[in-house]
Formats: sequence, C-alpha cells, structure tokens
Amino acid sequence: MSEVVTYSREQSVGVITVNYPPVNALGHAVRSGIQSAIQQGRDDADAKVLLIVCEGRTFIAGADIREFGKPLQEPALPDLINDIEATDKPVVAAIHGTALGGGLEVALGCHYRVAVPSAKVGLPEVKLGLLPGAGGTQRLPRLTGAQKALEMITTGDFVAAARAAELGIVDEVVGSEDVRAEGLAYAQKVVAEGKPVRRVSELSDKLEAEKGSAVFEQFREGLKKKARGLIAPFKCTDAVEAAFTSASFADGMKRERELFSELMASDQRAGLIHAFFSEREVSKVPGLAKDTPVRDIKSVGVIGAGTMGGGIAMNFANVGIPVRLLEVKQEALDKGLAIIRKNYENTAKKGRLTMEQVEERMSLITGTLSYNDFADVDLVIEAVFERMDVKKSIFGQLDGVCKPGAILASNTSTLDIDEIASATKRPEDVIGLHFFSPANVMKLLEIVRGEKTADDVKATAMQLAKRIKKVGVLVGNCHGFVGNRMLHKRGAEAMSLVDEGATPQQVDKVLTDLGFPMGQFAMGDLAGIDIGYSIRQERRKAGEDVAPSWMDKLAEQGRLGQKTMAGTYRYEEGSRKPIPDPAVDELIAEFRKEQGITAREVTDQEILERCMYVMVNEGAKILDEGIAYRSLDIDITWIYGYGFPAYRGGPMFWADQIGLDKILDAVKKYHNEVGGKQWEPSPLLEKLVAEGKKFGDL
Ligand code: 3H9
Repeated sequence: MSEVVTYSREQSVGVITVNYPPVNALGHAVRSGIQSAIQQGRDDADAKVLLIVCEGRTFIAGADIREFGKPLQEPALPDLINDIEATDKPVVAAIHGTALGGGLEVALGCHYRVAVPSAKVGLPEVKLGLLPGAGGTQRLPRLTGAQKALEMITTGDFVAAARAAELGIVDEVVGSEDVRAEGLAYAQKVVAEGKPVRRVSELSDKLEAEKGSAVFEQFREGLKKKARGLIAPFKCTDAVEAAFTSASFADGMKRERELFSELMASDQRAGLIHAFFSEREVSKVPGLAKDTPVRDIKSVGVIGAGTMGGGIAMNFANVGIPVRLLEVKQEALDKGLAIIRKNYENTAKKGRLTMEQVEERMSLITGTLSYNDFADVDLVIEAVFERMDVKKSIFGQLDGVCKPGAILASNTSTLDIDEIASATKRPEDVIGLHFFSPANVMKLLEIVRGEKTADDVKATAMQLAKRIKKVGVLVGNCHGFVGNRMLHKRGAEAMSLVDEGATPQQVDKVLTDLGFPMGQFAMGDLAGIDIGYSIRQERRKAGEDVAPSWMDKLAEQGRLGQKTMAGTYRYEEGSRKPIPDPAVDELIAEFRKEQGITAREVTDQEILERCMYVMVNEGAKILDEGIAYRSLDIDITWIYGYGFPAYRGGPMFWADQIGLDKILDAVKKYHNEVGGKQWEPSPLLEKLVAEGKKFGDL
C-alpha cells in the first residue's frame, strides 16, 4: 500500500484516504495507491460501501501537472476512474476544498458525491490549454445536460457546493465542514438505505433529451468572440458534443482521448502551463528568505485621488484595509471619491456587490487634505504625476510626518526609486509599488526594490500583493523597470514603423492577431498620449537624443486619446472603439514630408519582428543586468500587466519557442538596417545562442 493512499475500515465502510500535500494531485503514487485501495475494498468482505476522502486542505485538485510531458506510468487516470466506477460496491466521494479537473473526474467516477458547504468543484483544464481527459467531458453532461457542461468546461470556472447540488453534480451538501465524519455518515446511509451502485456513464436521459440540439453550434458561435485565438475551448466543445453523438460511452471516451492528446501536444498548452507555474514561482524571490519577517499593514495612505490613486485605494478597501486618500484641493478630493463610489455602484449594478458592501467599502476610504493624517498609517503610496521634483518634495514631507517603520511607496512607472528615496532619511523603508491601470482591475503589481530597500519591506510588499489579490513581481530599479522599459522599446519601434510607411491600424492588427487585447496605439489612446509625450520631452530636456515623432504632433494638437475622444484614433460618444481617422493619416503624411521620409510598404512580418524582437532583446538585457531575476518574472509582468496572451507563455517563453538563434539573426539585421541602441544585440542573447540554450534554461 502506498503511503499517500491508505485503506482502513470503519464499521461497514471501507475508507480510502488520500494524503498527498499540497493539493492531493493525482501523481503516479496517488493513482496506483487508489487503484490498490479500491482492490482492497473489493476484497474486504466486511466493507459494504467504499468512501474516498482526502486529508489536508482539499479534495484532489487534478492530475499532477508536473508529470505532463513525462512518460505515462500505469495506471492511466481514465482507466483508474473506469475501474472505480465498475466496482460493484457503492463508492462515495466526500469533497472538501476544491475538487478540480482529474479530481472532479474521480468524484464523477464514484457512485455518490457529497460536499461540505464551503467546497467547490470545477473542470479548469481549459485554463491550462487542455480539456478534461479522464471522462469529464463524457460524464458531466450526463448529469447537467449540454449547456451547463459546456459552460463549466469551456470557462473552467468553479461552482460552489450548493450550486453543484442544484446542477446534479453532487448529491448532497452535508451539514458541517467535517468532511470525514460527514462522508462516513453518508456512506453508512447508503448501506442502511440499500442504495444501489449508480454509474454516471450509464445515465442516458439527459443525452436523449438533447440529441441533435442546436446548442453546440450556438455555443461555438459565442466562443468565436469570447475565446478568440484559443484552441482548447473549441476542442472542449467537440468533446462534450461527442457525448451526445457517439454510439457508446466508450466511443465518447475515445474521442475525448484523441482531442486531449491533440491539446497536450499544442504550444498553447505549453504556454499556459508555463504561465501557471510561473505565477506561483514569482512569489519565491531568490535571495529573500521564506521566513523574512513582514511588517503589519493595518492602514494605508494614498496620495492623489486621480484615476490611479482612486483605483489603488479601492484595492485596500476591497479587502477590509482602511485607506486615507489625500488630495491638495477639496474639489479634486470630492471628485475622486465620487468616481470611486460610481465604480463600486457600477459593480453593484452588475450584481457583483450588494449596496451594503458598497457602503462598507466607501466607509473604509476617508478623504484628507493634510499630510498630518498620515502620522499613524503603516504604508503610504504616492500616486501623483510623473515628475521627480514633485515626488521628492512629497517624500520629504512623508519623512517628516510618518511614524518610524511606515513603508513609503511610490507608484512611479518609470522614475528612479533611489533618487526618490534620497529625499528621505529612511531609504530602507522606500519601495516602488507600480500598479497598472485600471488599478483595481489589473492583476500585476510591479514591486521595485531600491538599492537600500530593507528585506522586510520587500517581503511585506510581496505579501501585500497577495492580500489584495494581485500577482507581485519583485524587480530592480532602472528607467521603466521591467514592464515599461520593454514597452517603451516596442512603442518607439511602432512609431518608427509608422514613420516609415505602416499605418497605426496595421501595427495594431499585428499585435492583436498575436493575441494582445489591444495594439500599441489603441493602448496609447487609453493611457493618454500626453504621458508618452511628457516622457519624451523630459528625456529631451535631459539631453537625450529622442527623435521627433508624429505622435508629438498629436499631443500638441490636443489629441490626447480616449479622454479627448481623439488620439491616434477617433472615438464616438459612449464608445471605446478605436476608429481610424483620415485626419491622422494626413498628419502622418505631413510629418513624413517634413522629415523627408518617402513612405515604403512595411510587411506584417517586419512589424511583428520589430515590435516583438526588440522587446525580447531588451528583456535579455534586463536579465543580464539583474533587473529581473528570472525570465519568468518578465513573462508574468507582461501577462498580467500588459495583456500578453497567456497561451503564448509571456515574451521570453514565446522567444524560446520561436528560437533564440532566429531572433538574434533578426536583431543583428535590424541593428544594421535600422540602427539604434535598442538593436544592439544583448550579450546574454548572444551567449545563449552560442551555447544552444534558451531563457528557460537559465
Ligand atoms: C487535469 O486534471 C487533467 C485531467 O483532466 C486529465 C488527465 C489525464 N499539479 O495554487 P497554489 C501546486 S489538469 C501539480 O499556490 P492555492 C502549485 O504549483 C489539472 N501541482 O494554492 C503549488 O506548488 P508550490 C486540473 C499543483 O491554495 C501548490 O500546489 N487542475 C497542482 O492558491 C499550491 O498551489 C487544475 O488546473 C496540480 N494540479 O490554490 C487545478 N495544483 O507550493 C490547478 C496546484 O510548489 N490548481 N499545484 O508553488 C489550482 O487551481 C490551485 O492550485 C488550487 C489551490 C485551487 C488547487
């Protein structure tokens, strides 16, 4: 008997206990352990019913993702589940925590399922670029019907116990959270009531009722928009349909297996699983001990009640942390608070908050006009506009009023954290907390360590990110840090491509075709064209050689983006849809004339290479300089901060897939043809190519 799965008997119940921390994933030891425990239960004449229950925080959370890509060791999961189902003694699954993927499939192979009130179930394989490959696509629709099964399997969303009972996925939500005791009691009830073996694979009424239904075609139509660029949701739909069209359960299983294998071999699966593990890995910061103490954050101050500051404040109120929001003028403060209220009320209108919760959250955010109100807060986040002199004067004031040990953070997206820290006598308490707009929505928190930032301040920031449900990535200090430093390179290249002859919409389409939710220029319109303009102006003032751009002209004409209804695109009242504008084409043509540029045809391939490879080259420099510790830190920054398609795994993972030799060749080519520092090949990229290695090997 394996150590991770044990068999014991309590009266007439043969109890199979899985204990394989952290999440009881179905690794080989668990699969073979369950197989032999089931056999033991069969052989045990005194066991009238079998119960599968898990130790620790959750029921089985799925197949063991770490085993993917390795040679399969018997028993395969679908066979094991068929074996459980074929047992002639009733088998009960008692669910707590989350029964996910292969875990839910094991439960569906059991004859009865009970769940504690807090439990959740789901088939999230689609989020890993897969489909449920152990009977989930065949058994679930036999319980729920096509529509619900399609919804659950193509979104991967979890369903709470009570709803799972309504849908017929679980038979009963038990009275308490004591999963073992409740499972035993239910199993004994099965014996007492003489409940029969009931195999989901043999249920057919839902299948009969929906045979030939139009639901699949309608569903595929809907997916075209919702699942743009993704393969797995469509294959999931095909697999569920097979439950309805196959001659037998076994045939349906065969089809599920074929589709599962196709997805297993796809780049999207590789990208999404890289993203899954990277998201977890970023929280383990090299050189920052796991037991680094953290500071207690019970209250927060935010400076600036604009879009950014307001969004930042909401993050804390959402998790019950009181916030003081500071503005210089009462009018701006009132406006900021009103926008926050409106945001919450809009969420309530969509049914995602009650009005009571809106009031509760609003009561946690109090406005102030005085820095003295920050005397007792544990953390202050400055979110005013990007000017070093303003930031330094704010940090000087904070140094004067904040209590010792308070963390002083800046939401700067580009500026030097060390210089900001130099305005205080406590640089060890200063850190960058770079939120992404809209700050209450975007999941990334880029945490910028200064030269003197204390370890406990870094650890506190990482922990705080989790508390406010963000993914924190700890990065080093340089202009633009990781995310914007790469973005600025892409932005400059995109502008040059338009100088040379591309249209903004052509550039944007290449990026959206790659899977970005919006292109470079549509994103610029959203963020505000004045931001890039003022950064370029600052750099020009600092003596840097920043070439003139047609985008400077847009800014100078007051075309600042969505907020002025016109930027690189124009916008119609009440709509965020970018519409190409002939006036901008004229402005670009004018600019080319002034600069003596003859427009040429620019291919989509050149756009792709120049926009993306320039980022990869910069990413390699960022790694070389130690600004990012690992390539996965860059990947997560881009997935959660800039909408890089998770199914491509992030820019550095994507580059590995393309081939670093191919990228280096192109970088050298553009270095010759286009020139500029951004195309100087990164020494790290050259080294990796010379050694035949990838970023993932570092
Ligand atoms: C599948 O089932 C395919 C089948 O249909 C067909 C097969 C033939 N495997 O997220 P956390 C690790 S596909 C291996 O921080 P939480 C995770 O990496 C699978 N490891 O905790 C982390 O490790 P570390 C379908 C796994 O409480 C640790 O557990 N299932 C797996 O915030 C804790 O994770 C899924 O897609 C796994 N399956 O959330 C479920 N899952 O400590 C994926 C987790 O070393 N998992 N780990 O960093 C989840 O959604 C969340 O982990 C869960 C817990 C909700 C379970």
